[in-house]
Amino acid sequence: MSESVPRKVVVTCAVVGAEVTRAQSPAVPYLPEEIAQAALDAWRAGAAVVHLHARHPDGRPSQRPEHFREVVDRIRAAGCDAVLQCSTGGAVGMGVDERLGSLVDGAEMATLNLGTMNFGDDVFVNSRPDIVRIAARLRERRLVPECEVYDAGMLDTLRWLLDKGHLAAPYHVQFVLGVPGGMTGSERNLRFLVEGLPEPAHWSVAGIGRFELPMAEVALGMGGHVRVGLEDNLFVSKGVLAKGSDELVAIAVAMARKAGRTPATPAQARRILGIS
Ligand code: KMH
Ligand code: ZN
Repeated sequence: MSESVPRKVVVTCAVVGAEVTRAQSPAVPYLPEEIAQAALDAWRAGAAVVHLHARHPDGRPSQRPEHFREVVDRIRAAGCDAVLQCSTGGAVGMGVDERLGSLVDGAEMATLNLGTMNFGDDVFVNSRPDIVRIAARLRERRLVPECEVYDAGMLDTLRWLLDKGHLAAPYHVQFVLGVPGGMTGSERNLRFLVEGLPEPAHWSVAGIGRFELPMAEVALGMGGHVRVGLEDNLFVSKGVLAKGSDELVAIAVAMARKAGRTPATPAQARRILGIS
């Protein structure tokens, strides 16, 4: 392994997002107890960080504090020490106030989406004032931001946030590649983005759909961290549904070991990510 590739890899699992439905896969969790169970399974499979969304009982996306609180409380009550990261992205069409409902006690990280973009047939709105506002709330709540970067220009926004003092280390960068409307999942794109980071930073890749596992493999070889899970991808291989996010975590862990990397424990992930 080259000097620049750290041995430890932080595996994040996104157990449910706002878009995937149970009609697409019966493994998609909706209820707080189902989301918490998916998080526990992912943690046992080797995920150090769990990225969280919540749902209403009928499956609609929810940013309601009571839903997030129940998920977080259930995970902690089960003795799970994974780093918990709440989504402030929520779902397209939600306003910033609603999106900030996810920031409940017990979370240690939260996402910060770095720009407006086409998101499939929808528009995911993150104006610069929105981003500044969300960054300020994360700072107030002492949450480590995970900056979600879907396209190259968002790195310029990252630089601007740093220059203006809206953001400072510690922060983590997640390259989300393969959203229709953002950059596709390719090694060329990932290398370009990593080279464009405004300052040395730890980073991870979340490949969407069929890009998930190939992008994880590329990131592992480049010294990056990885995210997998049903939010991003429902399949273990073409046409074969994952039984749960934990199955995708197990695949990522096996890929990491093959690449000479060891999955970080949550305690090690906290050190890497600067979470105190
Ligand atoms: N559901 C997407 C529109 C995040 O978690 O911060 C946004 C998203 C990103 O999932
Ligand atoms: Zn998300």
